[in-house]
Amino acid sequence: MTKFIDSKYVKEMKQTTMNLYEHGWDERNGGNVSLRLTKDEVEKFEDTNKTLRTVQIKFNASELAGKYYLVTGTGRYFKNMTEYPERDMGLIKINAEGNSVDIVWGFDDGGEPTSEFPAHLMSHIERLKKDPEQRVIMHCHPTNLVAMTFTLPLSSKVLSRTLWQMHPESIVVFPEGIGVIPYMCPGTTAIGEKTAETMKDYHVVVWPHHGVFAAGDSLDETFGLVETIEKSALVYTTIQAQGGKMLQTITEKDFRDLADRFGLELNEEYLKD
Ligand code: 2HA
Ligand code: ZN
Repeated sequence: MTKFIDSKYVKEMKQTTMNLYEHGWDERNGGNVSLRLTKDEVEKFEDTNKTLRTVQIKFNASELAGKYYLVTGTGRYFKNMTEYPERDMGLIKINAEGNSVDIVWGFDDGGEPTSEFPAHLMSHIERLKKDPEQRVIMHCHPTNLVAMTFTLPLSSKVLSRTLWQMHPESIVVFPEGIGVIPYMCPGTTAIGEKTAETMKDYHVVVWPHHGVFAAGDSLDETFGLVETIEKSALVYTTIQAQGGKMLQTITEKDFRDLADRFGLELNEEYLKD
């Protein structure tokens, strides 16, 4: 039997959090990630089968009772995750009553899950209803996308279409578009509820002037989704730096060609002017 620290799950979390840090999307203690593991996956390790501590959570997660999540810690810096994974992340199990979690690995200096854990769990619940393979919720602060929430209307349609028009990959990676909620205080149950409600229709929810919440089946896929959005946002920023005037763009016909080629189910409403 191997130790959890040597698992591919910890390895992938270290790689992902370092990638997020190196892209400049998770300064200081910014950002948080949770990855769902199955009971079978957890029980394979010699050091994940007993409860180390139990901590309360500020949200009733009984719908997720018995589920395991590898999650980053509150106040922890992504730049340090690789060196101190056992301190800065933890593997938790949601208890039957839903208002507490058992820590079965990690958080070894007394740490606890991210302050955005209610928003993560609520988002996991909504995405799991759509997709039984749902595994990851990722929160980060992609710079160019955050900047766009100051200069463009806070409309899911306007933001989605603008990003689609910046690169043909965008509509392929997020054909449903992305959702936008109003500005709200982070770390609250209220922003979690609004995010989860918006996650019913989108894998990505933009928090204006702050960042994104993204959902997916794997860390790579979820990171890739944010990466694609931020690439388009960077192209948008660069166009503004070149004077902002576009002489040509990707057209509705081009989007339809992409949909045919890649078998996409487009958000038709966002395609029309
Ligand atoms: O975890 O980014 O929104 C720190 C944050 C909160
Ligand atoms: Zn944040």
